[in-house]
Amino acid sequence: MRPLVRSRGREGRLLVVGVGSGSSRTMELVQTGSGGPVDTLFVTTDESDLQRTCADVKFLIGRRLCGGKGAMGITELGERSAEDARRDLEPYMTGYPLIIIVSTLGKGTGSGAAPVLASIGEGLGALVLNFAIIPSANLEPMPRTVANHSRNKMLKRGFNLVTIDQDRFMEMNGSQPFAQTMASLDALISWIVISLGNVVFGQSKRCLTVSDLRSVFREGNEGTIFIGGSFTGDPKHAATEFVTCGLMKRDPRTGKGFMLNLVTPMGVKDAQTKPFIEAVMDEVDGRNKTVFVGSLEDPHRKEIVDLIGIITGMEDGSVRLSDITQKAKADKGQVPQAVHDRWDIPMIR
Ligand SMILES: Nc1nc2c(ncn2[C@@H]2O[C@H](COP(=O)(O)OP(=O)(O)OP(=O)(O)O)[C@@H](O)[C@H]2O)c(=O)[nH]1
Ligand SMILES: [Mg+2]
Repeated sequence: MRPLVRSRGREGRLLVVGVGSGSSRTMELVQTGSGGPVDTLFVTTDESDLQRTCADVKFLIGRRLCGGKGAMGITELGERSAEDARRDLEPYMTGYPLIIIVSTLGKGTGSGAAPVLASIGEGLGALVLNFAIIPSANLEPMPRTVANHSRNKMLKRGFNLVTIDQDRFMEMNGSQPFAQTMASLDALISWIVISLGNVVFGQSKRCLTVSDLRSVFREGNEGTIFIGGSFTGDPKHAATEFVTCGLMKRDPRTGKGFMLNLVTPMGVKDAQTKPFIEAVMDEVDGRNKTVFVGSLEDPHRKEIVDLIGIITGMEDGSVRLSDITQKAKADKGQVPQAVHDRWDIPMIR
């Protein structure tokens, strides 16, 4: 018997969908760390993923095709499995204005099923943002090629992508064992997703709307995440870090759409946050972009302001990252040594 699915009340909530084995930890971190206006749905072809993930709804697809053993790296199997389950998945995705799909591209399930889930979400009228993680070129050359193929196909179909390059994250995060790198990346992504849920649907100090996000992605259907942070009195440091810490090698100054979310301690005055916004706008050439700014107060933090951004429509090809780093050197005397130890996990409480 099919479970009773209620879609009422979803209009004020974010749905986070995890697709494939590699998204299971992010799912778990979102599920346990949120407590806010966020629902989770985990979709996989591999029965063994179900035990190690926690989500509001866990969905095994493609039992007939994959026998519960995963899509074995075959994208078509992942795709067919999701297509077969389309009707069954729909009720769980109905009624949400915003859906974030987190997938690790490169093998069968993530690469094959994520576009199907995106099309289901869009068909139901939601704004769908696809957080797509691209595997490392050095460590997984084949999956990376497959992942880039899926990513290009999704872009051609007009889906909104927030592309996350594992290699770029490794550069930012420093040399750590691979498993630790993935754990840190998953922690970072889950924190960003939860913050986005809170700034749009939660008790934010300055709210962002779904329509703001839509406008940002109208400027370009691929974007990436930028992050930076510093003590409340040092906005310049946060801005310099922000502009150099993008999760894809692109020059943020060439972007066209820009969503910025500030995460601050409680009670921080507008006079204190304004210099952060101004410093970032200066660094990323914000005057030439469609910009939306939101902010959240985090009761558990003291003194640190974090900046989370999504920049879309950046120019492909010539990566002028070295220019940016040069500029950072000139400004600060050195490239900022990331405050990123904080991202080593419990970013999520
Ligand atoms: N961020 C992150 N990435 C992971 C993790 N585990 C695997 N990956 C990456 O995800 C890519 C795809 O692997 P999986 O997610 O296991 O593949 P799948 O989507 O389940 O596909 P099939 O196993 O073929 O069904 C790999 O190439 C890894 O780079 C993880 O825990 N975190
Ligand atoms: Mg798998």
